[in-house]
Amino acid sequence: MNDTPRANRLHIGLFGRRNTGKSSMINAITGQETALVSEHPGTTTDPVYKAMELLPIGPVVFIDTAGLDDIGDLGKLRIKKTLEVMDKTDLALMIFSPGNTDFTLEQSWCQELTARKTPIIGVVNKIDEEDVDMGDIEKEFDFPFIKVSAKARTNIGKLKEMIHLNAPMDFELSTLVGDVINPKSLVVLVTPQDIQAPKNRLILPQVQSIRDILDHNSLALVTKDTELRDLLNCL
Ligand SMILES: Nc1nc2c(ncn2[C@@H]2O[C@H](COP(=O)(O)OP(=O)(O)O)[C@@H](O)[C@H]2O)c(=O)[nH]1
Ligand SMILES: [Mg+2]
Repeated sequence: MNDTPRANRLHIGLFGRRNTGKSSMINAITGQETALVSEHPGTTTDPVYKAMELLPIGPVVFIDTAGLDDIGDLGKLRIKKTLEVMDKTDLALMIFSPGNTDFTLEQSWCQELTARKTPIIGVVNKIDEEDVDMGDIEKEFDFPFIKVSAKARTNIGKLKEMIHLNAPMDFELSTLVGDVINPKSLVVLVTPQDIQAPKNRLILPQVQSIRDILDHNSLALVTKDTELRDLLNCL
């Protein structure tokens, strides 16, 4: 999976104050306990990159950031790193928690993202603790919102759908081979299954290439290098 070029992966950045549940959100979406979750604010220091397959989008990278409200010298460094993450982000999740009523900080971070033309989804987390009237928050921002609970896994499926719907168009259009083949043409894929190939399976870029050929209404023939001559003789 890590062979997939960076440009082909949708980079999803999570932003918000400390302790809103950014790391927990990544764990809830990926179904894994990879991001560091702590009840002590400020646990996440360096941005953490987590690559995964998110169906139906395909390969994505989640970027877990430190809270943007960090204070002190170390806090400044974290904020600088978080702004660097914004440069790499294709789609931003802005995380809020229910007690949050002053949106000044969030407004300024959203300005940073909007300046980069990055689409944003607002996520109000921890609704298991306190249900929220979304009207108050929705009128402050001009992007779509969803309320979830990372802990109780409420609305996580809907959040994934929203990520899919709000992903920038060029990711939908990104193609591995479709732009160089014609419909109904025959494409021969040569995939050496050498010692480096994983046992019993094809690697993701190979699978994606086959899918891309099918999506472009072309024909895929797959062979190892050692049988290429036999295949060509069959044509
Ligand atoms: N009740 C509740 N607590 C949550 C939820 N999501 C995260 N937390 C808790 O909030 C605290 C901070 O979570 P964390 O993911 O580390 O926040 P981060 O600083 O934004 O990354 C932890 O104690 C989590 O267990 C949730 O949906 N509901
Ligand atoms: Mg965190």
